[in-house]
Amino acid sequence: MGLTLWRNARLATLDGQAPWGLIERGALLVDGAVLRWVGAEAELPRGLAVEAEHDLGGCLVTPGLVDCHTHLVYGGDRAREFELRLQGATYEEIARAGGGIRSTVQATRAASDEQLFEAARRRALALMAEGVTTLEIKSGYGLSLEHEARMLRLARRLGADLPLTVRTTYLAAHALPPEFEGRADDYLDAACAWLPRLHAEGLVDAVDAFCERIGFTPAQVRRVFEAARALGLPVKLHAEQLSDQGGSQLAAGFGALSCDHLEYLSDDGVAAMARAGAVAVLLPGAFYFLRETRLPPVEKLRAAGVPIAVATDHNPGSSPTLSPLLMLNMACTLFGLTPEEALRGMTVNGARALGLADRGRLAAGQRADFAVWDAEHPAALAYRFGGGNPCRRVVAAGIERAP
Ligand code: DI6
Ligand code: FE
Repeated sequence: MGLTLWRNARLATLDGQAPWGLIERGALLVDGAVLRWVGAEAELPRGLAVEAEHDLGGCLVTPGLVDCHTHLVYGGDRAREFELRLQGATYEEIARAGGGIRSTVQATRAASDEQLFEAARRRALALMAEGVTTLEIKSGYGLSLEHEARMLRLARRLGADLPLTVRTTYLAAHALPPEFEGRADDYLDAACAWLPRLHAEGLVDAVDAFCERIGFTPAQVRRVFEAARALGLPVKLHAEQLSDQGGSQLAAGFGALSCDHLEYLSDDGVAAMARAGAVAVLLPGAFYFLRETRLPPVEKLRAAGVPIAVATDHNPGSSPTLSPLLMLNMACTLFGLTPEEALRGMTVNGARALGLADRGRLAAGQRADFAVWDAEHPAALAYRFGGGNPCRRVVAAGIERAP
């Protein structure tokens, strides 16, 4: 296959130290699924056999977005629970009364494969329409071997069907299923025993858990992480979302790829994450939708040099959003990130939270995953909110996908 030239663009490469890695009148040279050359058009190497050429008319180009934390496969919705919360019930109260995650488990188990797949596919298409080229999907609404396997297989099928990279995360330690009521440790024995079987089927890229008063204790999460380590699988953790459980320190001890949420993260947690090189995945959609008031310690994360990612956390209970751009906006308005930090959070640092070094920047050797925007400056991506999608074209692994 010959080379494809994408020219006449303003490139936000996010590479190097310059603000946004900005290149005016830039060009990208794509060789199959990989970027061969990125730079100012005037410096384009001569004598190359360019087979196809696209004039981008001065549009902005960024790396394809990486949504590194979602729960995209599930049945039903939780609109009624939203009503209850608005009347004063808290997320924790609803969970303790058997609603919350458990109600989605019930709806997911009851749905057919095709129903689950179609619903997840529509959600993925909405994310892709705003520039997403890599998507993480967690299990955790099945909570039995059969249903966790089903969720992970459907996630894999989504990645095979759509021009999109899907990374799967095993989150059986999300909530206690009703058949294990009062027997959390027995449930974790089972969940740890399922993992090698699912891994042998090629269904698991990473392992996650919900470390919380309404989830699992650090001692329980440790057992899940040990099962992951025995298989050489990387871990990540829903940590310090509603209270400080010390989950981040535990996860850091296992060399976690990321700790996610982090509103209640302590100074010790920040230090442990910095030492371990774990990414802090901030989820402003869940913070907003649960009407939380405690902010993640962004300034301390920056000072410690912890890389910050931003994701949708798409799920029916705490973050039913399908707009990565809205999350960029909220990461700035609610958490105080700069627009550039927010975009790095949904590209290069999102990729890092998935253990992927081959994407998230526009640079030679990176995957040819990029998005073309109807925007003058990259700050515009975090600036707008709600509606009017500015994404014009998306290229994944060098191939432009149909609009
Ligand atoms: N934290 C979250 O934000 C999601 N899971 C978790 O552990 C929410 C899951 C849900 O409410 O369905
Ligand atoms: Fe989550």
